[in-house]
Amino acid sequence: MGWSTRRPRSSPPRGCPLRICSSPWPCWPCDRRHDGIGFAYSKRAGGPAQFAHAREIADDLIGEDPSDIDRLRVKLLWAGAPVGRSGVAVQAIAAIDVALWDLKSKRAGLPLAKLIGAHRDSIRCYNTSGGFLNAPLGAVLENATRSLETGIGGIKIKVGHPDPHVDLERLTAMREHLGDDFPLMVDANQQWDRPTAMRMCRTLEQFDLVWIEEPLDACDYEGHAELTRQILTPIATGEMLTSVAEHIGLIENRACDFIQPDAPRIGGISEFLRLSALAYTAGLMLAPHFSMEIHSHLATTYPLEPWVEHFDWLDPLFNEHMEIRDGRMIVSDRPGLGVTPSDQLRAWTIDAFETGARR
Ligand code: SMN
Ligand code: MG
Repeated sequence: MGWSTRRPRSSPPRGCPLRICSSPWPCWPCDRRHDGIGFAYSKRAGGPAQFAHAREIADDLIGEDPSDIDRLRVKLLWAGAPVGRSGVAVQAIAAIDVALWDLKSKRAGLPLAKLIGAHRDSIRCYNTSGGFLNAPLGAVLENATRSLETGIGGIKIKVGHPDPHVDLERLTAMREHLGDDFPLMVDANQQWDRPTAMRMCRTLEQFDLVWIEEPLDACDYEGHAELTRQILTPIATGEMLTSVAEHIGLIENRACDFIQPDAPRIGGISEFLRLSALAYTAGLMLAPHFSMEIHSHLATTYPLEPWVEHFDWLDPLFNEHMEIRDGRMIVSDRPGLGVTPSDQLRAWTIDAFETGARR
């Protein structure tokens, strides 16, 4: 989703983001053009629905001041009110919300992290993309070695195999491969029922894991809360939730130690920041899911040392790539998110629309 601003020449100058005068908009003498880039995604069905909804509501942005991000988010929410305040309805808005934050940062000449206010300029990062259950153990160990060579700070592998002995065999091999002290996480992706989850989480205590992710159904707040109370290993969950309201259920039930929101999934950066404040107030640790191009910025704004997930699936879409050093992901110091669309993104584009008149 791209958004550009160019004030019509007929408008009287109201100042300039370069602080030459007081306007919040680039005035006609500057005639500076800024483009904001944003995105939402679905790893399964849902992408075309997000696109269709965004196309349907985008005209509500025409003539608006792009600085008023949360007012515009609410306006777009009302435009689609009958289809709800979660899932596709908010994910379509997320792409626009992210683009508006990218734009605002660029107009201020700041990286997004700095526009919001950062506690750090790098974040602990771990890799997920090499540890899938459908990959043979040898390949998973090789992937981990390659991640270590990039300077990654943690490794996450999938568990939840139908045969729990397979999980234990793979985890034992990975813990041996990494050594006792290297950060290791596991992700069950909601595969266990409550008795299995309790038994497996107790068995996994021996591996000194950073967290056990999604041991239960994403919406089983009570089950996650019981594990959080009973198990020493921190419990992490949240990626599958599609609104701030659903995450509040996690927080109110004290259903995790690490909360894992996904900005494109819950409605964008505005919603993520709202949730982040609630999570911090509740004393939770933060480990945002996926979308490292956005979450590398947002994680820097969290007061408690967070984790960010290195997942290279979106890498081909952008000309810039995340820098990892000494176990940490370096936050881009380029204005905005710090990414530009690649030729590959354009080649993979299957539909597009423009709204409003480009001036
Ligand atoms: C995950 C889920 C689906 C595809 C890729 C990765 C995983 C994660 O839950 O934590 O990233
Ligand atoms: Mg996960």
